Amino acid sequence: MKRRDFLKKSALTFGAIAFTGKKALSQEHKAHDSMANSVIHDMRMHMPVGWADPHIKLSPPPPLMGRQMGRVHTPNVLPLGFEMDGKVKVFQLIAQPVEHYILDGEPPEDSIWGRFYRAKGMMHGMILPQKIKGWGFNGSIPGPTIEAFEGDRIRIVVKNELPEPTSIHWHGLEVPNDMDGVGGLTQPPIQPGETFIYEFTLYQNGTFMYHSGFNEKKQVGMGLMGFFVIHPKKEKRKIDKDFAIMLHEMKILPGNENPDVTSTDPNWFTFNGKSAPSAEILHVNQGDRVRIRFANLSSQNSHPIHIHGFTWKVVGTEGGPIPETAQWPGNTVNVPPGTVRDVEFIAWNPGLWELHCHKLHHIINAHADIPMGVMPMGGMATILNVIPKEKGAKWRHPKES
Ligand SMILES: [Cu+2]
Repeated sequence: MKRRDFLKKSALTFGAIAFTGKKALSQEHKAHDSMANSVIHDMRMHMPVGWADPHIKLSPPPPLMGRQMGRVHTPNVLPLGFEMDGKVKVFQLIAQPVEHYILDGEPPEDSIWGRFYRAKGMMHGMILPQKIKGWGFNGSIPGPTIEAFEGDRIRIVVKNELPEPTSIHWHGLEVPNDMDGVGGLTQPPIQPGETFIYEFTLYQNGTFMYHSGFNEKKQVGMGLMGFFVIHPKKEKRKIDKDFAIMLHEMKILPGNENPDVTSTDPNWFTFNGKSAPSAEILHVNQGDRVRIRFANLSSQNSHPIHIHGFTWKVVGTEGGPIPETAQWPGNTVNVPPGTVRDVEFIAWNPGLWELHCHKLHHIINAHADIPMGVMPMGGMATILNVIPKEKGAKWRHPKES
C-alpha cells in the first residue's frame, strides 16, 4: 500500500490501530473486551528479547527528518518535517533501537572545547567515547523536535520497531482521552511491528514534550522522548535565536554500552543526548533576543540550570507562556522532572559563557569514586558564544549610557 493510501485509510478508521504486521496476534487480542486482559495477553506473546528484535528490520529515518519547518534549533538533534494531507499536518515517528554516542571523545584541538579542556588538564577516562545502545525515534536520541502552530490539526503516524510494546504520551497537551498515549489504559499498546495513528487539534501554545507512555522507567530511560513546540498564532516578542534543550540522565557502568535503567544513581548527564565536551555550543549575535526552552525527562533529578554573564526572565512553563507581570528574573532555573522552563534574555554581553547544571555532581563524566585531580567540565554543560558586533569594542554595561 502506498503511504498516501495508507494515511487515507488510516484517517477513515481513525482511532483504530492500523496494522502493518503480526495480523493474527492483533485480531486475537481484539477478542478480549477488557483492555487489561489484552495487555497481559500481549506481554505473554512478546517475551522481551533485549535491545533489538532480530526479526524486525529497522527502517531508515523518514525522508522528512532534518526538514526545518519552524525556527527552533535543538542542538545535536534534527527537526522533523511534515507533509500535508488536506488540512492535516502529518508527522512520522519510528520508535526503534538506536546506537548513539553520548560522548564523541576528545574535542578537536583547535575548538573552543579543545582549548578549554587542554587548559584543565584533560583527565583520562572522562573523554573516552561513550556509546550507548538506546531506544529513540527516527534514529535519534532524543527524538526529533516537532514544531507546529496553535490551531493546527496534526496527525502522527507511530511505528513500533522495538522488541516490546510501546505507546506515545503527548506530555502537557490537552487531547481527547483516547489520544493520551498511555498504553493499556487509553489505548492498546502498540505491538512490535505495528503502527498507531494519533490525531488531534492543538489548542495551546508553548513548549511541550512527547515520550513513551508504556514501561516508562525503562523506555524513557533508554531515550524515547522529544520536544513538541507549539508556536502561538502571533508571537508577542520577536525571537532571534530559539533553542530547545532536553535534560536527561543515565547510569552506565564502566565499559558498558547498555544503560542500567533500574538505577537511581545516574552518572551520565546530557543536554539533548550529549555530554560536554560533545554538546553543541550555542552561537548567537550580540543584541539577539535569545529563548532557551529547557525540558526535563530525567528519571530522578531536578536540574538547576545556570548561565554566566546574564540575567534572564523565566517566560514559560510546561503549561505555556507566563503572563508578563508574573515572569521572574534569575540566572539559575530549577527544572524538575516532567517540567519545562522557557527563559529569555538579550545577548548584550559578548564572550564565551558557561551554561550548565549547578548540581556539580552532574557536570562530571563517568563518575569515579576516587579523587581524580583536575576534572574537566562534562555532563550537563555547554557554552553560549555571544559573537561581538564590533571586534575589540570597549566592554560596556547597558546601565552605562
Ligand atoms: Cu543536573
